[in-house]
Amino acid sequence: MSETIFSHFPAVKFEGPSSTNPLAYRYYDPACVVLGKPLSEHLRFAVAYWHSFAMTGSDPFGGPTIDRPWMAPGDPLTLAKLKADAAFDFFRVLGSPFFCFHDADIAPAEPTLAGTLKNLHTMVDYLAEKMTSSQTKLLWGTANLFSHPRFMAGAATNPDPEVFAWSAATVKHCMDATQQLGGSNYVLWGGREGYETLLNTDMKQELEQMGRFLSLVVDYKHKIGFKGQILVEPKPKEPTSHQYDFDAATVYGFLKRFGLEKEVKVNLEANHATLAGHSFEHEIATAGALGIFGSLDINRGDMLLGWDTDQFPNDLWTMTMAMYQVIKAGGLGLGGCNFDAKVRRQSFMPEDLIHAHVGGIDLCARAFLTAAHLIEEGEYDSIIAERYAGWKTTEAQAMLAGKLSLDEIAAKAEKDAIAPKPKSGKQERIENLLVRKIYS
Ligand code: XUL
Ligand code: CO
Repeated sequence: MSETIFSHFPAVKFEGPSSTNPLAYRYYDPACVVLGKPLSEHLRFAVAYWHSFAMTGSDPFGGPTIDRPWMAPGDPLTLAKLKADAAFDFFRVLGSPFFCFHDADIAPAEPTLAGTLKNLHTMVDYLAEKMTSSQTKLLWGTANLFSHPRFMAGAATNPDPEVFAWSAATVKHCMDATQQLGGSNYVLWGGREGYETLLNTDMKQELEQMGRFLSLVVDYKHKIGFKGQILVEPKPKEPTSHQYDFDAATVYGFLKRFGLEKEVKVNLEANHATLAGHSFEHEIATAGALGIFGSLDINRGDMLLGWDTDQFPNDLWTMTMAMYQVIKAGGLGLGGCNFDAKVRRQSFMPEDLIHAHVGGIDLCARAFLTAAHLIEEGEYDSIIAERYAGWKTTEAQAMLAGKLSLDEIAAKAEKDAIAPKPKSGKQERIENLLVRKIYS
C-alpha cells in the first residue's frame, strides 16, 4: 500500500488514566475484562466512512475546508481506492475493530443504475481484499438514498414507483455487499422518508410503501441467509420537516403495524434522540423495554443550536446514563458504537480526526466502566428495586398477570380498605450517588 495521510501516526495505545499523552487511550483498554468479557467486545467501536473520509467541511454558508488527496480531480475509481487505503490506515492508527459505510461513500456513482452498481461491486471487492490484512471488520453497511436529486421526494416513500424500484435495487446490492464483507448489521436510515409539507402528501400511501419496502428487505435477508440484524435508524426531522421513523417508540408502532417487530431492531443516535425531544438514554431504555434495541450511533448535538451537528461526544454524565441503559437492555450484542460524528470545519488536519476519535472512544469506555461498576456494586439498582418491591407480592403479581378483572380488583380494594401512602422517589439521593460515582 502506498503512503497515506495517516502513515506517520503510530497506533494509539492504552496508557492508563495518568497518561498525559493526548494521543493515548486513558480508559479504553480493549482487553480489560468487565461484566465477563473484554471491553472491546462490549463496545464494538466503529468509524463512519462518510464523516471521516467523505465529508468536506462545507456548510450552507461556505465551501469545503477539508481537502484530502482523494478529493482532487482524477479517475473516480483510482481516487476511491486511495480513499480506502487511507481509511484502513486510519483504522490501524485507532485500532478500530469496525467500520460502517454507505454505497456512495466507498464507490463513485455513474448516471446509470448499472454503472453505479458495477462501481459498487468493484470497490466492495477492493475493501474485501483490504480486510484480509486488517483487523477491522464491518459493523454495518447501508445505502445512501437521500443525497441524489432523484430522492428529493423520498426513496421508498417517493410518489414515483420508479424511485421505489431504483431504491430497492440499490438496497439489494448494498445488502449483498454487506454480506460479502461479513457485516454484523444492515441499517436503513430514512433521510427523506417523510414530508416537507403535508399539503402535497398522501401519508397513508407513503406509509404503505415504506412498510412494503421494509418487508421486502426482511424477505431478502432470509433469502440470502444474511445472519446479521436489520436495523432502522430513527430521526424525527432534518433533512425533511417530518420523518416517519420519528423515534424508537414510533418505529416500534410501525414495525407492529407491518408484523416486523421480531425481525427489525433500531440503531439509535444521540443527536437524533435530542432532535426528537428525548435524551439518548430515554431512547435506549425505550428500545430495551420494547425488545428492539440493536446498535448505537455515537455523537452529540449542540443544545444551543438545536440541529443535527453530529459532534463527537464529551459529556460523561449523559454517556454514563446511556451505557447504563445499554447494559440493562442486555448489551450491544451484534450492534456496536459507531461514531456518526464529524470534526468541525476548522479541524481540517488529519490529526484532528484522530484526536476526535480518541476522545470519543475514551469517553464511551469510561462511561461503560462506570455503568458496569454501578451495576456490580448494586446500591443504585437496589434503590430502584425497593421502589417496585410491592409488585413482588402474590396479589400484585395476579393483577399484573391479568388474573383479576377490574371489578374483582375493585371489590378486593374495597373489602381490604386499602390506604396507599406516598413514598419518596429519592431523586436527590440517586443524583448524589451518581455524581459521586461518575466524577470520582
Ligand atoms: C444522518 C445519519 C446517517 C445514518 C446512516 O443523520 O445519522 O448518517 O446514520 O445513513
Ligand atoms: Co446515524
